[in-house]
Amino acid sequence: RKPNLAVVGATGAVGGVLLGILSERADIWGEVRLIASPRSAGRKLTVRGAETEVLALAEEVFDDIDIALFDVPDEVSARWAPVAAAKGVVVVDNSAAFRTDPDVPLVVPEVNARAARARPRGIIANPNCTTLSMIVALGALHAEYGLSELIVSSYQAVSGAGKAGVDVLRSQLSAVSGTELGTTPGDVRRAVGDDLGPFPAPMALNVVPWAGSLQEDGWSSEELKVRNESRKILGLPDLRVAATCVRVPVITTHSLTVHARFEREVTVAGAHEILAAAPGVVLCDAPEEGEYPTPADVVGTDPTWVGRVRRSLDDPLALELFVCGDNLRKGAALNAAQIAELVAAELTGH
Ligand code: 11C
Repeated sequence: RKPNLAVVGATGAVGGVLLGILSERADIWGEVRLIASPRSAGRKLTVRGAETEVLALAEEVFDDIDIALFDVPDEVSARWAPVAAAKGVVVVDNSAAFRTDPDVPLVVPEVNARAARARPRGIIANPNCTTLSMIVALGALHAEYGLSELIVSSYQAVSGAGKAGVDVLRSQLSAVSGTELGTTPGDVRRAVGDDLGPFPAPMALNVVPWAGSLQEDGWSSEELKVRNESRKILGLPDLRVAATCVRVPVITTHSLTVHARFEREVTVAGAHEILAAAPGVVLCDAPEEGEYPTPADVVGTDPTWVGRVRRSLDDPLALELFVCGDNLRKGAALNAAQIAELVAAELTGH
């Protein structure tokens, strides 16, 4: 029989994209059951062309389910993923609750698909969208050259902070549109008012060097996630990683500049060849013709887009890259759906 799938957190920003992805990809599922908080229960959402009622999260909604995709806050996953797993459901969890648990694999199918098979807790973790927006390209380069160090800066879209992030940017953009704002200290801040949504500073006409929560020694949680998750996915526990995470006024699609240092000498031609052949990667690198990826062109697409590939002028072992990926698709919903498909193939012996 076809496996049954549950989507927990069906009404959120990632949930909405996931329902679209399930409707577009090969339909390998028996039932697709939609689950959310009691507040959203009873709503009807369309998946695979059928109106489907959203059920309230409870133990019994996992009856007869084979695989559950969770996209809910960390504390909700921490409580409910083990409940589903105890009923024999394989959970694919998009929160940070289990990503660093040594008994939970952290999976990107193009990079470490085999890791999904060893899941002693019945849970597989889906990485953070910033890590996911670069790791497919880096995994391909690592396989050839052996990665030794990463220095990255992110340019993160507001939808990484959910619907509230998108709403606040849109309303701030209307407040500044058609004005002369952005010319004196604090003028944008005064115009957008006190409601900054999930951000610590105005997002319109601005760049904010912060994502996530404050951790030790001035690092943000997002920067530590990029470090810990890259190490785990690539199987390089001692990889040197320095990340600076920055929020920019883009609705959807995270970008990163990457300085990647390898064990072996690199060439641009060699890197182009690897990236052009890598599954899930599109090489878009012809600056003489103005061709490089930008979020405005990448949004809504599945691959990781790579451009501006250069060999470091001072280091023959290092490459500089610019990478873009849709943070709601490959950065969240698509990668989770791909993991679920891997598990479904395993469960049905295909
Ligand atoms: C952001 N990457 O852009 C974050 C959101 O650990 O899955 C995702 C947080 C996470 O704000």
